[in-house]
Amino acid sequence: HRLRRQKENTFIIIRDDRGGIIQSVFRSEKASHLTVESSIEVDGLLQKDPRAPEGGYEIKGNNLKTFNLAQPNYPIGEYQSTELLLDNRHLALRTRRMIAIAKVRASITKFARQWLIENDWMEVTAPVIVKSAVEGGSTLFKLGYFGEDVYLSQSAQLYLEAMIFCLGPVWSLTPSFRAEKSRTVRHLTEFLHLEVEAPWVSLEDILRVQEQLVSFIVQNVTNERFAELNQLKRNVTELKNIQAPFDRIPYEKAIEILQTKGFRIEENGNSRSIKWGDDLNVDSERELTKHYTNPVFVVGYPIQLKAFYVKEDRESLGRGLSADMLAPKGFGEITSGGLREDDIVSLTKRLEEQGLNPATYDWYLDLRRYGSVPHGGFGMGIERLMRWLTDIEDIKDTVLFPRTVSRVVP
Ligand code: NSS
Repeated sequence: HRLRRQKENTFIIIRDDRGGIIQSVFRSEKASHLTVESSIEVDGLLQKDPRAPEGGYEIKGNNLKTFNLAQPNYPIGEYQSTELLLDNRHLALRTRRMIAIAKVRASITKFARQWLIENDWMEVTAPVIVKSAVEGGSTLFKLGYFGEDVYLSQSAQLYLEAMIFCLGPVWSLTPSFRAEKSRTVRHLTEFLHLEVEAPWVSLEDILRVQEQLVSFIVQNVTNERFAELNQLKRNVTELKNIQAPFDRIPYEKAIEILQTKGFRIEENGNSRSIKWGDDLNVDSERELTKHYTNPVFVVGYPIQLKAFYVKEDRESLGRGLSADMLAPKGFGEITSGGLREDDIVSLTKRLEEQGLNPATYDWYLDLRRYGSVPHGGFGMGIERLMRWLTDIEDIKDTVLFPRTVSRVVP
């Protein structure tokens, strides 16, 4: 990991293949050939030494065997530009920061799975090669497929909906793809998507699943990855206090709050006051959540802001039975979900209104032709959750090999 040479002794900071670090000390002549990132095997005497940088132990080295003598031009030094680290992510993974990030990420998916399995949700997987959009045509990646146009899946939702009628509550953890042309700190073109779907649920049931799942993940990750979160300078005390239930803010209340704060929308070079029907952007989400420590739900968005599958509230027309969970302190949306339109006439009308061809969705419409039931679910972006839990602004640093509009290598 590092080498510190003195006249008599050389300190070799060894990184093991699980990311642990220990210092060893050798007579300098035995280590004179060594370079940083060489792979070695050492034997020696493990000694307690309070001066040792990690863990209070040091290896008094005896023999050293070199497996691969690294070339001396290792591109990553102590201080590097973000771009260089991204270009060399295959090597930058070995930095202490990236190791901590990888461990937090592994714990997040582990505890998400654990909660779902313990609560009797069934794991499934859906195809990634698909024929239709779930979240709007503008972010579809097109693939050539034996002379036919197909797309990379934006969401497993439609397939999960097909499964719940015979498998009950299901979930999947698979990559989703969005051809996001904008460079932002919260958009990837490939992200890990946890999706959950269940029959016979109300919107409130779906919100409860989300807040319990997220609280469980946060509590357990905070425990298991206390050291890593501290290393990443995350305020862990703040996370320890995260607990369901989360506040529910009706959409119109959110607009009202923003209006009172004098929140404005920039539109075609003009600025105007925010009003009913406007979507919530990054800035408005930040404004709404800045005084919260828990995440909050914004509930009941105007239906025209939402995808074709969102069920309209029959008791309050124009409002969708859907909700987004916003992480506190401006981290913004981490989940989105709600009830699905289960009436074939309304669903077909919604497809047409959004310029989508109902014929492409024929198999999906079958789910309404043959024994539909009230149902719903949600999707959570693992990297969005990671940003908040690690307090890392740029989403590219929450995944080991990020994919964005300008990056597919390494
Ligand atoms: O587009 S979503 O808001 N909703 C869906 O895809 C639903 N079909 C999910 C469902 O109900 N099964 O995306 C869901 C979440 C969203 O809240 C973010 O957390 C994450 O997926 N998401 C992203 N993360 C990173 N990068 C991008 N581009 C991205 N888009 C969505």
